[in-house]
Parts: sequence; C-alpha cells; structure tokens
Amino acid sequence: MVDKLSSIKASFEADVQLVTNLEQWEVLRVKYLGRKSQLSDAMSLLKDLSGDQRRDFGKHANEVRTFLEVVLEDTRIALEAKGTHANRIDVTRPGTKKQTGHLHPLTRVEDEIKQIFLAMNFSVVEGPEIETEHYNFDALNVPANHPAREMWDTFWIKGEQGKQKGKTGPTEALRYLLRTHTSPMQIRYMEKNTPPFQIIVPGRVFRYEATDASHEINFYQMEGLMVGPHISLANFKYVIEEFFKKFFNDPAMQFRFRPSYFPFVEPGVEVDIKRKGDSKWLEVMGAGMVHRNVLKAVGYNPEEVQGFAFGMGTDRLAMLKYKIPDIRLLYSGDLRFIQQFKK
Ligand code: YSA
Repeated sequence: MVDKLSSIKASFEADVQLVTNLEQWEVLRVKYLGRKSQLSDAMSLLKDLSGDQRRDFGKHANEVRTFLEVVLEDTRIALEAKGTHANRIDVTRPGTKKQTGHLHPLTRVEDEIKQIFLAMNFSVVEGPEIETEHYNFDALNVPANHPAREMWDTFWIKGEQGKQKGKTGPTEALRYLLRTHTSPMQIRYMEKNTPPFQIIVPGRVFRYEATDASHEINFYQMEGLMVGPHISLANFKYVIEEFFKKFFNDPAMQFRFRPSYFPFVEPGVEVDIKRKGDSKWLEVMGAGMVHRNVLKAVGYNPEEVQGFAFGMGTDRLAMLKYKIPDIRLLYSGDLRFIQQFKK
C-alpha cells in the first residue's frame, strides 16, 4: 500500500514537469486529485485495514495529498504569471476610461469671479465663518434692536462667550453667530490695513430661512471693498460693469443702479443687469459707498478716504450663467448634475 503511494508521488513529479499551460494543468489536477484518481482509489481501501495499519497509511496518504496540492498550486501561479505577458493582454481591446474628479460648479464660478477681479488688481482675502455679533452687525452700523437686523435671519450660537471691549462703545457681551454675509470681513480688513486697497472676499454664509428654488440656508457670497482718497460711485460703476461684462461674456450688457438701503452704506444701491436676449432686468447685487460711521469705527477719517463696497450671491450668479433652475441642485451631491460641469 505504501509503495502504491510512493509510485503515485513519483509519477506526479514526472508529469508536472511536462505541464506548459493551464489546460494541461487542469488535466493533471483531475488525474491526481480528482474523484477517480489513483489516490482517491487508494484512500477508499482504508476502511478495510486494521487499526495501526489504517493510522499509518492514512497519515502517509494525507502527506502525499498535501504535497500534490502544494505543487499544483505553485505550478498554477507560475503558469498564470507567465501568461500575463504572453497571452492574457489583448492589446486590441478598447481601454476603460478612468474616472477623474473635477471642480464643483460653485468653485468654478468662484474662481471665474476671482480671476476677473485679480486682473483689476484686487486681492483675495478670507474671514471666519463663525463671527461675533460685533463684526457681523454692530461695527457695520447695525446695533442691537436696529430694525435692519431683520434683513438677516441669523443662526445664533448658544450662550455668551464672554465680554469684549467694543470699538464702537463700552464693554459689551460677546455673542457668536454663523456669519449672515461676507461684510464683516470689511471691518476685519480695514482694522488692520491702511488705504488705498481693493479686496474681494469669497465665502460661505448662513441664513435661518426657509429653502426654495432660489434660497438656501447656507450659500456663498462675494464681497468687494475699495477704499482710498477720492473713491466715488463712478469708480464703482466702472469696476462692476467691467466685471459683469466679462463674467457673462456680454460687452453690450445693460445696467440699472437703483437706490436701496443697507445700514453700512450711504448711498446704497441695488444693481440690475439685462443680458443679450434677456427680457427682464435681473437683480445681481447690493452695494454702496461705505458709511462714514463704518469708516470712523475702524479709525479712518471719512474726510480723507472714501470707499465703495458690494456683495453678491455666488450661487445666484452660477444659476444665471449656467441656467441652473434650482439652487438646491448645487448642494444635492447628485453626480448627474455635477458631472455636467466637467471641463
Ligand atoms: C450690500 C452693500 C455693501 O456695501 C456690501 C455688501 C452688501 C450685501 C449685503 N451684505 C447682503 O448680504 N445683502 S443681501 O442680503 O441682499 O444678500 C446679497 C446677495 O446674496 C443677494 O443679492 C442674493 O444674491 C444672495 N442671497 C441672499 N439670500 C440668499 C442668497 N442666495 C441664496 N440663498 C439665500 N437664502
């Protein structure tokens, strides 16, 4: 019986040398490990053997079986590796396209806006999304209980975070909120810099509002601020007309400047545009000449320097430019929508 096992092993060792491809390997596997193999036959005789004989023969038969399995597996791996180069790549097959990432439409629009202002020598600065009541409202000439606060439905952060020495008055409670606009950065920037300068401030803002096709509770704005001696509304008009004509690639665009109210500007204006093919005027931004109270609060002399400021909704501009019917699509994470903006 033991001789029988040795002869199976010897004949396998000879046969395995002759295998050159996976088809032959499969034939060899069936021959030596299949149900009708000699090894299988030999194992079936086990039951006729007595105790000790059965144990010795069983042990030996298992060793042979393990040997066959290990050699067969090594042989298969070697054959496959060889095949990778020889016959497994079909170079005539069309390739599979790799999925690549791309910019979100809002990032793209923000970049387009920045490029136009950078070309007009503006600098890009950013500010915190969590703001104090002081920067978001008070320093912008919107004190507590001022009715204008209702223009910005606010997400307040619970509790008082201490006391602050107000620039505009005595020590006051320091309350935090999610900034409702990018305008607080006007104050932060003016406190630390001396005119003349011109900046834009891209950023995410938050409003405690009901959402619909044109309103989100979190959206993006682009603030602008230019301060220096003799800056006037005429400068604002030129800069903003240049910007919109470039952004919409429409040199013949029409503009309308309507009087409006924001506590931090005087006079305040709302800008409307009419593009080639538009039938209606579209409101695109709030703006104005920086209020003298705001200039004074940051330590500037309003007799020496003046400035204009503006704030526009980046989402709304993206919607106009790319004909996006619902602002919520921008935040849906729906790839069918987002992938349309692949360049
Ligand atoms: C005005 C004068 C300045 O000198 C400087 C800035 C400003 C703008 C002011 N800070 C402001 O926030 N005005 S606003 O409340 O009218 O918002 C500006 C723009 O944000 C709007 O014209 C609109 O395009 C966009 N917006 C407002 N609420 C929105 C929104 N976009 C999406 N969802 C909302 N819920």
